[in-house]
Amino acid sequence: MQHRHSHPRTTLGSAITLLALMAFTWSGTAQAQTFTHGVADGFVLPTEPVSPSTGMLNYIAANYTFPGSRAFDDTSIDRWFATTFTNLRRNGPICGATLRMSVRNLGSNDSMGLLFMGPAGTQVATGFGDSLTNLGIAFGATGTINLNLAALPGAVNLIPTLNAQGFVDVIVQDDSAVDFVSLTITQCRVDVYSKDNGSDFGLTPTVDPIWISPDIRVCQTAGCVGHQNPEFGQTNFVYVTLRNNGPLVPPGNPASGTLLVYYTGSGGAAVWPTDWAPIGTIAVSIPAGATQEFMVPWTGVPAPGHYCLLSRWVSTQDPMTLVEVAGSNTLNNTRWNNNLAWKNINVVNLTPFAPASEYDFRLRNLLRDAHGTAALEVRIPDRTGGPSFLDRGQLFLTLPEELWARWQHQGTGFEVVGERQVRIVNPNGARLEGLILDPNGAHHVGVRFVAQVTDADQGKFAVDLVQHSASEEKPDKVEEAGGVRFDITVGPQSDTGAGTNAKK
Ligand SMILES: [Ca+2]
Ligand SMILES: [Ca+2]
Ligand SMILES: [Ca+2]
Repeated sequence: MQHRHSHPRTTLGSAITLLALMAFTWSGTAQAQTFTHGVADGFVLPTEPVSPSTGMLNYIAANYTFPGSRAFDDTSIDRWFATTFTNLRRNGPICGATLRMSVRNLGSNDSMGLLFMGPAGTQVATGFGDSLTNLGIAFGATGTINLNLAALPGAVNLIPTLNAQGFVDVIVQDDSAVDFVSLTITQCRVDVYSKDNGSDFGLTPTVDPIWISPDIRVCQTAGCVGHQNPEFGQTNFVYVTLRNNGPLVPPGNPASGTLLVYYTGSGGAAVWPTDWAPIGTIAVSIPAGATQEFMVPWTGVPAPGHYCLLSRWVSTQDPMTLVEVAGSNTLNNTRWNNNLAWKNINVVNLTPFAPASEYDFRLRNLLRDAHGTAALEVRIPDRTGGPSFLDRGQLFLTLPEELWARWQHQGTGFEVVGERQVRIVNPNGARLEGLILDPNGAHHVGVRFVAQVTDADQGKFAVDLVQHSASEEKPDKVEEAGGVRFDITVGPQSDTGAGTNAKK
């Protein structure tokens, strides 16, 4: 049996070559690293060993008559072949991958697959499979299959899954022989990100809260300072900051891609892509290392009201590191992708002429087929000893009929003041527990801020409303699922800067 790295000088030589390659490629040319299992020797014996994962061995044992994998160059019948390429993200995110495999097709119905097998022998993500014949190797023939994992037959792109999983299994069934398999991984050349919150510098997962991105803001007039509520009946302007200096790739290359911006109703959790409506899309180029703000006009604010915004940077140079599957939880996607940012901030101005302001908060069940139990939290963020808004004014929450009828008034920090209505009484926050959400349901809670305002009495406050509930990703765990920050100014008139008129 032959081992590629049996000789110390060979190993050292490979390491030096690799270092030279890395140093060269970060300067801007395409970089790639090739991993080869088996030896390209035209099926010459002795055989070479395969490296199947425990998961692949468990999978074969559970699904085929004969457990284990054949070795490279083994031309006997009735054995599956499996080998696993691991630790593929060792040099950072993956932007390209190609596979070369030399096979001898010795079974009329034989096929190959690229799988993502968990340790127990069940698939953790969708892979790819096709017959050897379809891939150009006729029954009885020997040949080399070349596959681009970004553009497999059937328009399958496995690059996001490679990034998410960091490994791939190669399988061939069940009478065919394999000479060698080579996997060439091309690293990404740029990492662009937007901040989820002030402590986000591009690494994932980011910490709560995820939904107050400082890198998204809205202007009613182009070029405004700060963040304003969108105004119905006119064009608004969404500004998104993209940072071409993320931590996944050494900065040094210009980036190009697409910036996409979406809105949904004001509230807590949101389901991708169902809840999100497009605002606009622009093509973007960002110089190496640059941080730049880009503007997307919002021409169709659908109705007066308040909205949450989502920005997505989409680029083949810098793919998503978590696949955004249909029905997934926006908070989870945003936490694990530095290409995504989420902004739920409402500006509230309470004045002598408008001492009350009302909002809608959507409690969204992230479970498609089951009731969910949610908590609605009133949180006082960033409090450094100053008064809470709840020392200064009042906050009322009004539940919709269907939630009120099923609610047992569990929780802390509130009192029931009327049919379907509670008032928050604890200045440090409150929590309504045991809210039963319909399967796939969206329930609209009324939010009302009230303050007595005199000319002499001004102040700035923040109040967060946060939904806690289970998700399809974690159906047995109640955790933060989304929220809205209310930036409240109590004063005789609209504040300058981030302020906007309280027209509600
Ligand atoms: Ca071989
Ligand atoms: Ca990125
Ligand atoms: Ca993010």
